[in-house]
Amino acid sequence: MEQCDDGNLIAGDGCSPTCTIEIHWSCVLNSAMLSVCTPIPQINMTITLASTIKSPTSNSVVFTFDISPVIPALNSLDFSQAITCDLNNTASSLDYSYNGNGVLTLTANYNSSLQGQNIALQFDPSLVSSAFEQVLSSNLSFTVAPDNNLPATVYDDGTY
Ligand SMILES: [Ca+2]
Repeated sequence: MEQCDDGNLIAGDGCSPTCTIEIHWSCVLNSAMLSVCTPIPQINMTITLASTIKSPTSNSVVFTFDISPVIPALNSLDFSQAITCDLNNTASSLDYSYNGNGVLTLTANYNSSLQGQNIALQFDPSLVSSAFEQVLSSNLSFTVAPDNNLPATVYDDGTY
């Protein structure tokens, strides 16, 4: 069954020569039963590291990220699904918290040193994409270096 029919065999106009809807397009039928296709707006979302704070009393570090633009759909996003981050290899737990206004915090409790690690993070918010907008993924790389001059190394119980 054809997904669309715009009466031509031209690609790149939303309806392919084989009558399938092209990626990032949506199509509706007009009164003449021809498909009218329009491009789906794409949102480039960026994530940047705002701060890195080492807890003075536990083996944990809090990363704060800024995400823009702010879209309401992020409030219901499961960031633990939307973000892949190689901290998973050394962190015993990763907890994401989004404030609803563009600020994401990641609390990493770790059991081996994070200090100086290069972190590659991929943010794939495709879970919030809809038929009306496509949210593109973004990448971020950074080196773990707490802003409060406490190294993100492991302290034993006796330290606290
Ligand atoms: Ca076409």
